[in-house]
Amino acid sequence: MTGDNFSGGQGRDTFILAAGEGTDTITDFEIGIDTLQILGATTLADLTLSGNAILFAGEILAELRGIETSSLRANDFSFIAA
Ligand SMILES: [Ca+2]
Repeated sequence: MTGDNFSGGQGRDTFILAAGEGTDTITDFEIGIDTLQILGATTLADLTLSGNAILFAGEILAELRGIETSSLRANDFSFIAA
């Protein structure tokens, strides 16, 4: 999964993640610029962040290549409740 604006991931991208969709590998997440949008979750507390993986509902939603999830902040996420 890379930025979806046809510019090689430059600029502000939203990566949409949901349980039941397998594990996505995000290769070019930019902290403070891009957003991880989690479907079905309501707060950051619903997620488990471990190493470079984002887990929700017992599933690995995504792995961020080259980024430790401990570097992420609440404003790197947005949530859409199911
Ligand atoms: Ca980007």
